Amino acid sequence: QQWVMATGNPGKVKELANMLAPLNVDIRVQSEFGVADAEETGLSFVENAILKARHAARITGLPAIADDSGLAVDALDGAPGIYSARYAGAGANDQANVTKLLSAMQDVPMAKRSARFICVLVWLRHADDPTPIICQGQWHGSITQAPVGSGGFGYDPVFWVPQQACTSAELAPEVKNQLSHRAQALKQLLPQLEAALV
Ligand code: ITT
Repeated sequence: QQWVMATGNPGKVKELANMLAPLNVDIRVQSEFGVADAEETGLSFVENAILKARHAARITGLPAIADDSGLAVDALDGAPGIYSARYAGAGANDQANVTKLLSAMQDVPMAKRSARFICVLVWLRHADDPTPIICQGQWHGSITQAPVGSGGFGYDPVFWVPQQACTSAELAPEVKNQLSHRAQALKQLLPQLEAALV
């Protein structure tokens, strides 16, 4: 069995590869097949995850798994949301996005800085699969005043995890992979993938 992982984000590749290892499937990243990033024209995490999985499945002919995720900040009415990767503009890097977020939150007091990470995972058997498997996970926390920690990726240095009293960039990878929005989605997805494999 070979599957394609429909992402161009190395942070996701690392976390997903770790979490999918128990399946014993040969999961290859889309770049190995020369698949470029799909255009994310959807209006929801679900639509964008399907677009990405379908694009990679179409080109490779393999079952595909995709992750569409982002950060929803209550004080910003859910922004950056599905636009998290492009918050500071098309092709923006993690640091630019974090800087923009902190400046948008400059005047927001501690008590009003709640936020959540959202992750939608989609698996489809082939590009025209009419019954893709779709799972969603959320992770509640809040936005710090400044970046702390060097682990993870993206918005991790500014995402405060109350149960652990640190940012998600300070968590050991195996702890983040137990708690995160991606982990929550994956916990639902894994048994369904196991069933799809037989
Ligand atoms: P692909 O579409 O190629 O998978 P992407 O980075 O463009 O990669 P998204 O469109 O799903 O992915 O955007 C996700 C955004 O949310 C991006 O800015 C990430 O840095 C951020 N993000 C998602 N999961 C995260 C996590 O676990 N920790 C920190 N930031 C995360």
